[in-house]
Amino acid sequence: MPGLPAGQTTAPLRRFGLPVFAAVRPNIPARPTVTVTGAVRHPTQLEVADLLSAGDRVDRVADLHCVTAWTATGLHWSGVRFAEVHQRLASLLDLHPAVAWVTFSGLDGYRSCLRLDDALGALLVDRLGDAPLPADHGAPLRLVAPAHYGYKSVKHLYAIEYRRAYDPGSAGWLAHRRARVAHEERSPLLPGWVWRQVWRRIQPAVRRRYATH
Ligand SMILES: Nc1nc2c(c(=O)[nH]1)N[C@H]1C(S)=C(S)[C@@H](COP(=O)(O)O)O[C@H]1N2
Ligand SMILES: [Mo]
Repeated sequence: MPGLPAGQTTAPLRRFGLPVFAAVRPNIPARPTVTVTGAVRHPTQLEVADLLSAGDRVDRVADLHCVTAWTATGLHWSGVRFAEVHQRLASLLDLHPAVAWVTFSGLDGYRSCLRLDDALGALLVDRLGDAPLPADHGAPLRLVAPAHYGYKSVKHLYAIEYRRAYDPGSAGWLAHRRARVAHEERSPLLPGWVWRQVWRRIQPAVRRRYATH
């Protein structure tokens, strides 16, 4: 097994998130949709099924690195590349040329913003471990951005907003704009190795409070 990134320890996958969102079990509509808005001339709404058919299906084994210093390893995700969906959407939407950020929103009200080029490395997934994505882990569709801390991998996706400017999202000032795991960009203001020590000290309590089963 390749080594874990700096400051992470392994933990089993559990439903996790800011308590105000992770405690919400959103109702999944029978025919879920994703709305696409923002700095575009023609906002649109697509059924998740149509969005998934916009790209080739890809399977990817990846680790999920939570900023609070735990990592769930070897997750088998299946979905489509956001880059392919974006390419299809770009002409349909008539994207403003200054778009540089994308906010993804979940049915639980959580939202997180990625730099467009970071989002282009992510997947939109509807399957985990050879089964439909479970409710706990983001049904019907979630973003998976393995190179970035978990708070960028928005579950229960129902809206995509193309933006010219960064949006702090639900995690507010605690969210790093890039959140690249390889650079230990956990949060702004302090270096990653300082945040790492803060999170590690309180991790057991955080897991108890934030993990919801
Ligand atoms: N919609 C939504 N997506 C979310 C969150 C959330 O609370 N709501 N939490 C994020 C955080 S902080 C992490 S670490 C991962 C956890 O994913 P899991 O619940 O599948 O373990 O989801 C991310 N995506
Ligand atoms: Mo997280």
